[in-house]
Amino acid sequence: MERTLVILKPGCLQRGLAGEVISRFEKRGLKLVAMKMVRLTDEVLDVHYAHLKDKPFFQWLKDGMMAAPVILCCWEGHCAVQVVRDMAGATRASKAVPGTIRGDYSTSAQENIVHTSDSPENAAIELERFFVESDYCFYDSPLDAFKYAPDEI
Ligand code: IDP
Ligand code: MG
Repeated sequence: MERTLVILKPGCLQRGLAGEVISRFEKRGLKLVAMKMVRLTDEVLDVHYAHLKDKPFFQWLKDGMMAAPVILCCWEGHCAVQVVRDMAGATRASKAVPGTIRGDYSTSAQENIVHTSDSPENAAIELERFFVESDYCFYDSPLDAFKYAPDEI
């Protein structure tokens, strides 16, 4: 099954929204297989947001991501990357549809609550960036048969 990275950004933690956001992924049927709270560094953010390094907001973005701890989560499930991405909503939260995480909790382009991987390929790269093998917990999900068709497990 597919795995994806979610980062609950500093604003999510500071505003007391972490439980709410985690709960949404749980209720959708995604399985939490790794989780840790860390402070991100300038070095790792240079790599994580390398595609934005020439943007005028790059330093603000990095400062925002270092302003408080973040919670790193790995969620597993059928089509997890796209499902989680769609649940997050548009990057520019003022344009995000109500019902999405960003559309419900933010109007900011920068302080938009969550990071989500944008493709299975990038999910694999990003998970390797933040987690080591021993961070993962493997456990049975007895409800899988009630959540998925046989070819989706
Ligand atoms: P994504 O988080 O939806 O994948 P990206 O384009 O990868 O969007 O941008 C990464 C992060 O950079 C965004 O989540 C947001 O925090 C920030 N960002 C993107 N575009 C802007 C902008 O125009 N102004 C301010 N911050 C931005
Ligand atoms: Mg992105």
